[in-house]
Amino acid sequence: MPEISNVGGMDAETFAAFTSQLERYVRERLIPAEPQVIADDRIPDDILAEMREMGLFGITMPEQYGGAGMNISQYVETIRLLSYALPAYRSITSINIGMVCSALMKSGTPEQKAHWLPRLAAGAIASFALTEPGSGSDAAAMQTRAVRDGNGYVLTGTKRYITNAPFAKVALVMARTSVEPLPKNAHVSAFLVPMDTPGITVGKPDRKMGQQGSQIADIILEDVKVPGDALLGGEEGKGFMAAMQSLDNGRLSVGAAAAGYAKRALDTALRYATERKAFGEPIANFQLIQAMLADSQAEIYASECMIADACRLADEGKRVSIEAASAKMFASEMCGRVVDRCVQIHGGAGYLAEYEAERFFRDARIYRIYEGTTQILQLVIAKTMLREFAAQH
Ligand code: COS
Repeated sequence: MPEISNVGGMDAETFAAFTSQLERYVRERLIPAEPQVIADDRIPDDILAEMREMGLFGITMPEQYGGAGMNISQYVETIRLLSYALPAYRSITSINIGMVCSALMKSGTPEQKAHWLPRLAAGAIASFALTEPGSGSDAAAMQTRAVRDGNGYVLTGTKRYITNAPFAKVALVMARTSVEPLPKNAHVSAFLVPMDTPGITVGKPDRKMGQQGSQIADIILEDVKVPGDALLGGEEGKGFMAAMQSLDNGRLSVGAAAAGYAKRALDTALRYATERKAFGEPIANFQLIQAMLADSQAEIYASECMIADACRLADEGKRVSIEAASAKMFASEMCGRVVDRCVQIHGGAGYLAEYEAERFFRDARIYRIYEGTTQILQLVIAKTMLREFAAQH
């Protein structure tokens, strides 16, 4: 495992104590509860209460706001360890500690930070509302409107596939403050909207291929009146930048989720290979099985190193769009290969719902899609490369 930077974060000893507590909690509590979470398609309230108690919703919020003050390296490492268990456990916390905390810390006014960060740290669940029925990868083409109304705004539109929408207390909603598209996507602004504001309805949770226990749904906004101080940073036109900065952060988190889950799949495959016998001996003795195990191990290690390096740069205050996109792209594609090998090593059993390999395979598929598809990440990486090349020649 690469070393985790503690620059600007928790002291290394406290972090080490936290991670060993978390690893134990994952092993002894979260993994045994997985069948129940899958059956109910939600995390039971007692586990949510424990996760709040452990401070898992507030790890990135500064201590003055009731959080644990982790830096990006430590928060992303926490996500990696948590993601050894069912992805739903990461989903429920990650929007708070990744996307919304990052947007508030980078762009929020002092009053917005003072109001929202303690609530998020205490476990009020947040959503990040960017995607719409007609705009996913093409995020800036959103149709949701925010029209000035006295001192405030009226929001109208539909946000789609919004993680945690059925449980959320607050959503960071990106909306157009100008009908016409503006340079650098300055027609987009971001709003902190309490989910009990009149005019908001949440659709029925969508049925998905995997990731049971994590719920996504539409957020429908019909003439939703918000005060002027709901505008993130108090300034129009900064919403796209805030969303993209949060996505850099979120992409590190998805990369870590993919790396953590790949490790779970590999450990499961390793155990199965030593137990299952064919031709009179454990299949782990066969070199073609060993090749699949070894490739998986090497690729997981590579993704852990990429993620740790990108996090270290982010903690030094650098813009990490390329590194975050690269780490997320590599880790999610790698996780897809590892869960596929896990099924292959299980043979026929890998196709059965009775074994975990089948579920790993379904759960992992979304990592290559959300918070930037592999194809969008290729564009993000190439665009910056080409721009830097042009500037040098
Ligand atoms: N950090 C800071 N500022 C950023 C930024 C970042 N990571 N990304 C963009 N900006 C700001 C900059 O000001 C940028 O202008 P410069 O590049 O000249 O500095 C401006 O925003 C416009 O950015 P860009 O030119 O990249 O906008 P595009 O419309 O070309 O963006 C992509 C296109 C496809 C890259 C973007 O829409 C995207 O990432 N889409 C995927 C969205 C996504 O991940 N959705 C999943 C939702 S969460 S489940």
